[in-house]
Amino acid sequence: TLHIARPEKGKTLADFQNIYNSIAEKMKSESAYDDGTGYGPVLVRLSWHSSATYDKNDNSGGSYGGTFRFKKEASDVLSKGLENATKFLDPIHSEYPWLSHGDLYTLGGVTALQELGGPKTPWRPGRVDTGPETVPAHGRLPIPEGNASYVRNYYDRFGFNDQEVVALLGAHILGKTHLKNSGYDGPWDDDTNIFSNEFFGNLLERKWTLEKNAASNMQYNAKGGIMMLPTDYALVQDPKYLKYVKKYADDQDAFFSDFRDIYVKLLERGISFDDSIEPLVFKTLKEQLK
Ligand code: CCH
Repeated sequence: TLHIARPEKGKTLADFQNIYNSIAEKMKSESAYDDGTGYGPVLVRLSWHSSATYDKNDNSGGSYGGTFRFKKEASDVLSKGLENATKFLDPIHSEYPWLSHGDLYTLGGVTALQELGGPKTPWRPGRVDTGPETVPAHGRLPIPEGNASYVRNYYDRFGFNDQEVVALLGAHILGKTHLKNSGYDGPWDDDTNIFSNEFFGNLLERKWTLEKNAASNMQYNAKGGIMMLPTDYALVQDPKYLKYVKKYADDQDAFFSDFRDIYVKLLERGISFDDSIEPLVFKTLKEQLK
């Protein structure tokens, strides 16, 4: 399947910055969500799941068709909790009905990432809504029980290498696991809504104990109530991954720059962008106050 980017006609950086601002303002006014974490993390997760169906072997899935809007896709048990993100974005779509859903879901993630202190992330428009027949069968999302070889094999479907996988999983500094959604319990850090390289610092510096949680799933716990999934912990169990965990724990700038690159790659997987489609760089709300 070829996915050719066709940006919304006649729209400029200013139009997309307006959408960015609407999302960012709504995040601010609804900051009480999830015991004060706010909507940022769940928006980043939605951008991930709406891209995570990608398969390089036939170029199917990915963010292009915006198919997470269909129950058929969103009902995957591994996506529980993401209805909060799509409900958050519904009124944004009503305000800007010309925007495709794939562009909405990916722009939501980019907005959240930047507003939570993450790297400036260039974003390109042009995803086009496709029909329910383009929803891939469930089974393309990762399971948290996996070890390092599971993780490596999983991300090979996207064509991502070890360095890219470690950088990308640094997103698990944001938000938390919820027993009622995934059967895992707790945040990855005390700060659930500040983007940083602390995921790697925590992996290396804390004392982790493998324990059974209230849903009978095994997770790694440390003092202060923070946790790691088995797939997160796999990054320190595998020497090839561990090398990059150490690098990113030591070098926040390297992490920010590598995370930005792999996150952009994830959101654009499978889409052909014409050279004339300029990457857009958005100002944060803070920067616009100056
Ligand atoms: Fe994740 N993630 N994720 N994840 N994820 C969960 C929550 C978040 C896995 C499992 C889970 C990525 C990769 C993986 C976020 C971003 C990314 C949860 C808890 C599980 C389970 C859901 C709940 O209970 O609400 C697994 C397995 C992988 C395999 O690699 C990638 C990649 C990204 C982004 C780039 C974010 C953010 C959250 C927090 C959501 C929230 O609601 O707080």
